[in-house]
Amino acid sequence: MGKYRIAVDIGASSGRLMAGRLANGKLELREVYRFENQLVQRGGHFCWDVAALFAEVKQGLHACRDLGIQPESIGIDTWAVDFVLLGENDELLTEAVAYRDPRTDGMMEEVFEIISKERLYLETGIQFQKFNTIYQLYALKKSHPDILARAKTFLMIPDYLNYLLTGKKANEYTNATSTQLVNAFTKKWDLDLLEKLGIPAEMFGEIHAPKTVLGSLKQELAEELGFDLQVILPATHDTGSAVIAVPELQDTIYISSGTWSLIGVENHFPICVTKALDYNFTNEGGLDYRYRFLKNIMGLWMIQEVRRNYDSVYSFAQLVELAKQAEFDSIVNVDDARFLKPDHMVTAIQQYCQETNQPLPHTPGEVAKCVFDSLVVSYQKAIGEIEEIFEQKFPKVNVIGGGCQNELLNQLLADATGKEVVAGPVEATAIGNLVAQLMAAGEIAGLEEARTLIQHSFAVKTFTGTRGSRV
Ligand code: LFR
Repeated sequence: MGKYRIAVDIGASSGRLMAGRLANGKLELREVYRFENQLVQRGGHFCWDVAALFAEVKQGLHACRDLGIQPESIGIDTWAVDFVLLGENDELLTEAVAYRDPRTDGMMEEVFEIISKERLYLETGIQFQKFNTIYQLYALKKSHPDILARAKTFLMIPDYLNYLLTGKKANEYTNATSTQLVNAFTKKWDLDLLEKLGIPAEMFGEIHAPKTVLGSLKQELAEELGFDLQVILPATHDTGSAVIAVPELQDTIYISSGTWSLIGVENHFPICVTKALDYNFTNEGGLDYRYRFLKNIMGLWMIQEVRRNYDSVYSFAQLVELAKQAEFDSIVNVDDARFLKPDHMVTAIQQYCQETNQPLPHTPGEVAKCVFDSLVVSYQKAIGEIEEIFEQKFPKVNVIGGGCQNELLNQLLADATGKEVVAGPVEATAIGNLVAQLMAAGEIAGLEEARTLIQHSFAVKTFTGTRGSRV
């Protein structure tokens, strides 16, 4: 029986600590602690409450102790692109402003005046999203140049939480690539780009690859908890961890399904061809310098917001049931920028239908059906783009992450594409996080072994277009 290790996986709507270990040739997983996450308004911006998140991580470690679990190591992953800046005395100079905050409106266009879109893509391989760190930093430079001038350290959210755990400041590679400031080929901060944009290069530290052992807990923290452990860098970008856990990538397109739907394939090198730029595919850095060639689709955020608009009186499962019963066919472009952070999602969907001369959804079931059907249309389009770029058909789609439990969506996707849709593992992100720690500790030899282990440890469910679902 291996020792327990803890994966802390924090998403836009919730976070959890999962304990995992090797047992009888399988990876055993156990949820230890779960907590809510949400945007908070501070100083006129949507922000993340990082102090509260850290308190929850600590709370989760206390819960481990209460359960008699003494973990050997811990790894943290979260969403990407967001960051904090520290000053001379390591004090926080900024809030952790959230990527859905409108501060970056118009910034992408301004950056393109300094460096062309094509050049930026050739150097970084990263998709154009108005919330990328590069545009957030540019927005900060315009609104608060004084803060940027005083900044000594740039840390992304998991880097910052790791700093609070260990006192060590380190930038992790997979998340760093999401900034659009890392050169896709040298895998280092693009100093030339930083200089052109007037962003101080000194605040960026050396980039550390996943599987780096960062070190022990700060002494006072170890004393408070009653135990010490090693902090290890997993792929700290949640999508990076999730894709590690795709059991079999041969001829497979994956969809990491959560707040976002990340659809793509794994690669050994970045693809920065014109078509990839035109279709806005990204080449995010992964474990062992694999690349995730994927695109962001608006994802279950839309249904999370719809649910919130109905005062959360319906569970997600109920919304799925209502969608099944609804007879409604209007389709919205889920990737339209209006859906990124609308004041009211249901109204935004209705307005889109109105503008495009389609019937308006009125009931919760109609709205939910519209969201699911529209997501599938966007998935289908992205699959077509991937197949066009690769000049190859992919017979299988593997949906991983919490969203793969949405059987309606899986079935709709199988029906629409005629492909085999494999759902699972649900806990892909935590699994990917854990296997990186196990690799760092030498308990798993490498990625191939990890994927075989994952295949043996977690059941998946298959959906086909004609025959319906079978286990
Ligand atoms: C998913 C994710 C995506 C990233 C988005 C914003 O949770 O990490 O990969 O594009 O959030 O950070």
